[in-house]
Amino acid sequence: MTQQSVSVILPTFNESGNIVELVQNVLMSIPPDWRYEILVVDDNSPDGTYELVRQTFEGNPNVVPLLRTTDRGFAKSIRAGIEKACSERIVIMDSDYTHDPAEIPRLLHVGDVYDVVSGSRFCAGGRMVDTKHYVISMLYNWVLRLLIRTQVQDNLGGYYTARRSALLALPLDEIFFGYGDYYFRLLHFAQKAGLSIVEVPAQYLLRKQGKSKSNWMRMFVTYTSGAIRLKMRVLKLARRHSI
Ligand SMILES: Nc1nc2c(ncn2[C@@H]2O[C@H](COP(=O)(O)OP(=O)(O)OP(=O)(O)O)[C@@H](O)[C@H]2O)c(=O)[nH]1
Ligand SMILES: [Mg+2]
Repeated sequence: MTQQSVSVILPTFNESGNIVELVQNVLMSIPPDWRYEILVVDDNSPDGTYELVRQTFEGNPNVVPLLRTTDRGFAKSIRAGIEKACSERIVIMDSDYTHDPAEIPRLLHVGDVYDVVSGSRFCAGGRMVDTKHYVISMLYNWVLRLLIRTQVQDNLGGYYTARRSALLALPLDEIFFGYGDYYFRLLHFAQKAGLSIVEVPAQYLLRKQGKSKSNWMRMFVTYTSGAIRLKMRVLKLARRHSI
């Protein structure tokens, strides 16, 4: 059997307190029979995250820091990582330890048979250490699912593995903008494109160091307006096809 390879994409903004240990943990979590690259996609963090990664992992050509200096943004960094990646198998995760590298082997294993494998807090066995965040996300996911009709329980988790070629065939400009909202757009378009999607239980941890960049109020407004826009687009297309 040919050896498989994976590209792990870690978007960072001011993650100097987490990134070195995280990369080391990701390295330890990738099954030994897999080839790998780890792409740290940094948006020119003022705390020197890029330089820290560059210097610390200078001797490992498979840890690749990417510096973005224009058009900053979480979703756009992930797209840049996917476009740069060399492997067909991609793993996307946050760099603050919310997403536990220990889940990588299970994601990769299930990824052998599905196009997209999403680490879910809400399927059986999934959980989140931050109970308040868990409950708010669960309620909000119900609203999202009513609106955009994904058959996925966790549309905001953003911890997943996917086939790179399948992702690149999706309408990237309609998905990769904004913040965590890009993930429900990705699931929506992946489902529409007929990709096979499955959720596996994942435990979401607490950020280890540094500050969260999310602002709950702003997220609520942008995510909801994003979901409504997506819904309108779906309705418009459905009307056009019924004429
Ligand atoms: N490249 C890049 N990464 C970002 C940007 N904003 C956030 N990130 C990274 O995206 C991940 C998620 O950001 P967080 O601030 O933890 O926000 P969150 O996970 O949505 O929210 P919390 O639950 O509060 O942690 C982290 O790895 C951040 O470093 C950005 O503008 N560019
Ligand atoms: Mg986080």
